[in-house]
Amino acid sequence: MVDTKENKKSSGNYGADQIQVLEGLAAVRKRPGMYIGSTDVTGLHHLVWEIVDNAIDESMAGFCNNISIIIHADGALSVEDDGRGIPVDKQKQTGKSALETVLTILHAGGKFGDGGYKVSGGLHGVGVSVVNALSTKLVAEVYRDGNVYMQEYKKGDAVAEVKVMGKTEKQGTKILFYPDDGIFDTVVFDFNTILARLRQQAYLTKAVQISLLDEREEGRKYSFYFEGGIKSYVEHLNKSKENIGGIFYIEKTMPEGVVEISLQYNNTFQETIYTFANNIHTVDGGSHLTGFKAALTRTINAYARKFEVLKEKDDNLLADDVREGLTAVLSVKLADPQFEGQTKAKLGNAEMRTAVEAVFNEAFNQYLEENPNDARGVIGKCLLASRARLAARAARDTVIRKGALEGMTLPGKLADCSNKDPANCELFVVEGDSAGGSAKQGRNRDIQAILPLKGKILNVEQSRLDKILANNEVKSLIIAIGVGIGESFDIEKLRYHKIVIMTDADVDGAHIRTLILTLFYRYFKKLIEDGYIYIAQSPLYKVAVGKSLKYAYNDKEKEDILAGLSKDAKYSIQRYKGLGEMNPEQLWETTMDPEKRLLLRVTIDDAERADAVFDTLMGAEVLPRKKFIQAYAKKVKNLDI
Ligand code: 28G
Repeated sequence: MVDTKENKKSSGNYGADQIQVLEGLAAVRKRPGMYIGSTDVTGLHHLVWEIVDNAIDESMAGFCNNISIIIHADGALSVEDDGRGIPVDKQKQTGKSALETVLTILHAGGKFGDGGYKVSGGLHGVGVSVVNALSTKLVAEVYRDGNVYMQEYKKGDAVAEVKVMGKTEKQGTKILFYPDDGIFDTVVFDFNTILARLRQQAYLTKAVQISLLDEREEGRKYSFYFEGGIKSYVEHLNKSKENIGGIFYIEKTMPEGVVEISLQYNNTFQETIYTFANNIHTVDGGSHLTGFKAALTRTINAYARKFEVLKEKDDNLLADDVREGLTAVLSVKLADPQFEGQTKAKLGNAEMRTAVEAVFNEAFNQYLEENPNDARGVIGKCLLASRARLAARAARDTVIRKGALEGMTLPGKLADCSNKDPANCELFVVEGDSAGGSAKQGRNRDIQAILPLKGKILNVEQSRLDKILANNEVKSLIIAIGVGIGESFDIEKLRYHKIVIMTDADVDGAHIRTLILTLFYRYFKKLIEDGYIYIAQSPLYKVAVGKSLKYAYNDKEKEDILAGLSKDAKYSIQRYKGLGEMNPEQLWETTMDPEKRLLLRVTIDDAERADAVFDTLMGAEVLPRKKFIQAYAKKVKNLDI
């Protein structure tokens, strides 16, 4: 076998770790949560991220152009890349190949001596050996030096030596694994979750083709390839908007790491900034974001002064003014990322602030100088924002003074609960009056309140705060929740610790859910962050066998119920088209009873996705919306938000 330089370099590191290492994988199976966060569906997907991240690393290192992910019908998932292939030659010290070492030895932090920038941080980067340990079976294939090598593992242990299986022209690595159903609550991979993540990774990794095939369902196949990297991301985010100027893009390698920034303004009032460090979404921002914001305000003010758009007597534009209508993606890569905060989603490295600030200052200033038309548009927009800010504050103050919210009585259609401790109380936001009626009759009056909402509540996308407050459906919802809005927001006044969105399992229901989630995401983010927002799961089918009733929440459950019936059992199936078709007891039993129901807690990721879908559905331009609806009309039913 070929002895590569890299292997000689790395082989010395493992001998000393051997014993500790053997304990290592047993520890992973004993306390999986310590390594992958949890053993629920989120933990399950961490296995996928771990493997995909390794392929992305190989691509960031410049060796891999294609990554293909397959969700197999038998429960396995496989990832294949066309990189160099994990080395398979035996290492003197360990007596094991690099392949077996990587797959069976727990590497602290998952990083070992390759240099370069790695997708690692938070829960990621624990190493593929963790995936191996938590799989009933894993098969690794390496295509290297014209050969196909293969090794199989069970629960982290190699079943046999690395074998040569045959010849190949291919190069790369393929990992196929079956997550252990004795460890995970569920071993069913979610197509939409994986797709969303892959799309994001594809944007962040220039010129790599990432494809996803779901063999469980015919025709579920997607492929992403973005020539322009994060520039394509900005283009995508602004697709359905009316844009101001072109797309700015800079990539620069600094001593501190690589800084990549793209942005474009649009004529909405929203600010959308996505930040990443080593491809990890830093939801809570951090040093790179701070540097970017500082430089943005500075360059725009400097340019406006220089060309006397801002006169001597004028105040500087504020940071808020220069971010209205801004869509930006900021991606940094650094050798030793420090992730801070409770969720480890904030970049800590102080040196990144100055690096980003310096890169962006220079490049954006140059862009403004070289593109005077864009510059004029952007600055015009910022001046407008500044004026609108003052006007809006006045308008909002008036609305609030008029008592739009405060001191207002609870809405008439709210059927409140009697318990007065918010920690015990739940608010069901229900689509339509008829389902609202069933929910009111079926509920536990002590702790469950019902608020029926009519149809499409409001297009919040293009409205300012004062206008949103004026909408009756939104007003009822906000008053019922109790926390106020905007500057008067006060989480202490929250009236229910569970706010449950309960909509029909159809296109309209998905749309209304998107609307409500978007409203929360844009104006009550803290409610989502603190975990107060839920989505009710109502059954899709009722199967009646004689006198016994069974409910199925998806097609698979229905099939399972039918498969469990004796051969000649007489049964009937009802497919619920809406919540309104259930009587009060059924609604209680299947969807509302705290003892039996299944609630999905909404995460910021979910809401972000809803927000993006919402943009496309509701955005300023009619054409892309039409296209989206035509293209997805059939799929919208499955919208997983
Ligand atoms: C298919 C699923 C996920 C990967 C590589 C390529 C190399 C590698 C991976 O090396 C061991 C330790 C430090 C060098 C590196 C191949 C250098 C030369 C690689 C993946 C050896 C790990 N040739 N591709 N690991 N290093 N793809 N895809 O996991 O010294 S992992």
